[in-house]
This record gives sequence, structure tokens and C-alpha cells, in this order.
Amino acid sequence: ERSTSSFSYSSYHTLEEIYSWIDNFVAEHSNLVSKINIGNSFENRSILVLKFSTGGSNRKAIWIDTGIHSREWITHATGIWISNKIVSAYGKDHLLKKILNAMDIFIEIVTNPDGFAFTHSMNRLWRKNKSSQPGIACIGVDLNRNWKTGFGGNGSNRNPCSETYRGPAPQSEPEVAAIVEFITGHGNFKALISIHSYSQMVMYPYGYSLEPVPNYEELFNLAKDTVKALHKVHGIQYTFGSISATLYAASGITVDWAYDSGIKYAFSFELRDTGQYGFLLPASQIVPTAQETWMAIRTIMKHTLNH
Ligand code: ING
Ligand code: ZN
Repeated sequence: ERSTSSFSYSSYHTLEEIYSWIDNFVAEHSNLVSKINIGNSFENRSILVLKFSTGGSNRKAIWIDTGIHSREWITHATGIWISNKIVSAYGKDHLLKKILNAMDIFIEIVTNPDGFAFTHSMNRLWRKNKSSQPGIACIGVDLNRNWKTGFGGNGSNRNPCSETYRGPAPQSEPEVAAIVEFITGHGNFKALISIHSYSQMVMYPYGYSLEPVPNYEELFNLAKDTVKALHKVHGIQYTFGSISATLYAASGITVDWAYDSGIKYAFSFELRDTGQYGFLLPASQIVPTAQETWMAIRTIMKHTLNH
């Protein structure tokens, strides 16, 4: 396809379709959007980030990643819809305009490209990346257990055959290392939202510890406002709280690393549903899910702008 006008935002797409959409999207909105290649995956696929910016230099920034677990297809679809929403709402949404006049937004839609390609070709329920080590039969590292904060702690596994295998070392995986290098090199990220499915939750650090973070009360109140804004759109109920208290202990996760790296607004979402369809959420729910998730993200962006 040569333009985004024939792209369906209410369908699931392959990696090739998404990467071609990215190229068309950036070409059509070059005033606001650019594409950054932050590295290559284990199987040598490009790792791409969309940058939404109205100018300036090294502005405060907000990070969003979707698809770190490849089977969570609703998250990639939501990232795509929200990217398109940002360019279409920019001229109409006064708050979004204020946000983009002060901050840049970065969205990594396919955070685990090898795993995502594999969910299309071989195994729809593949979660990890596709890295392998000599002499080890099982494939893949859980990219949400490979970060250095809390690496190796509770809720991660040393067994390469486990679905929550942490990998041989912190940041051993190129998909994680690329983000660490990019965010650290940038140095001015203030918020990070890492998007998963499913369970309908908005969560904040820590996952590796039950200890409350220093700005616990601020994150609690912001999470409460965020689920309220989400609920207003289609009446969907989300729960919220710290990861360790709301879900379970999980160590070496994206948001704990972000928080301990100085990104004080670090959230992880679990999108629809609560288990009826699970990872196989019908495509008819893409647009409503993305609409409500957008209002949730907008709430966090607004708070970040004002603090
Ligand atoms: N669940 C997450 C997992 O990685 C999670 C839960 C989310 C843990 C955010 C820590 C941080 O186990 C899914 N659905 O992947
Ligand atoms: Zn996940």
C-alpha cells in the first residue's frame, strides 16, 4: 500500500503491514511525525519508534510502548490508532496542542518484532522474543523480566523454557538494550507507559518489591483519575494500584527500571478484556479499546505537563 487511506484501523495487521503503514504515516505527517530506528532485534529486524514533535530541542518527553509481549495484539492495534489520533486531534484538542507545544511523544508500536512475526507465522500465543543460546533448546526471553532493576528477583524465572525466563543477564536482549540506550541517551523522559493485555488494569511501581515508591500517593491519585477518564468513554471498569499489590511480584520489568531511572510517572496498562477472549480479543473491540485508552493516556500526559 502507498498511503494510510486504505489502512484499516479496526483490523489486526502483520508486521509488514504495520511497517509499511509507519512509512506512509510518517510521509503524510512529516510536519509532526518522524521515524527513528533505535536498533535491531535478535533476528535483525528494525526496531522503530515514532516521534511526535512540534520542534524545540530535547524537550521533556513521554514514552509509550506496545507489543513487548507479541501475543498481546490489542496493544499494537491501540498504539497505531492512538498515533493516528494524535495527528488528527492535534489541531482540535486544545490540551493535546499544549502538550505537544511543550513535550515530545515517542511511541514504539512493535517492541518485540521477532515474536510478533512468529505469532503470525507459527504460534499465535507466543509471548517472549526469539533469542537463542548455544546448547539451550528452549527459545526466547521474557522482555518484561530482562530489565536491570530487580533483575533475578521474585516473579521471574531462571529456566530458559519458562514463559517468564529473565534471560542470561540484565539487558541481555537487544530489544531491551535498544530502549535503555535510547531513553538514557535522551535524558529528558518524564513519563513512560508500557502497554500489555489483558486484565483491565492501570498499575505503577514497584513490581519487584512491596515497598511503596516515594510518590506513591501522587501515583495512586493519578491512576484513579486515569481509570475514571477511561471509564467515561465506554463504561469499562479498570482496577488500579501498584504492580506487586494488584497483580503479583514481577522483577526486571520495564516500569521499575523507568522509575528507578528517574521517570516518576511510570505506568503499565493491561488492556481489555478480563478473560472472556483474553489475548484473542475480537477486532470489533480495537477501536473502542483504543478510544478509552487514549483518554487514559491523555490524563497521564496532562498531569506530566503540569508537574
Ligand atoms: N502481564 C504482565 C507480565 O509481564 C505485568 C504483568 C505487567 C507485570 C506490568 C509487570 C508489569 O507478567 C502480561 N499480561 O504480560
Ligand atoms: Zn504482557
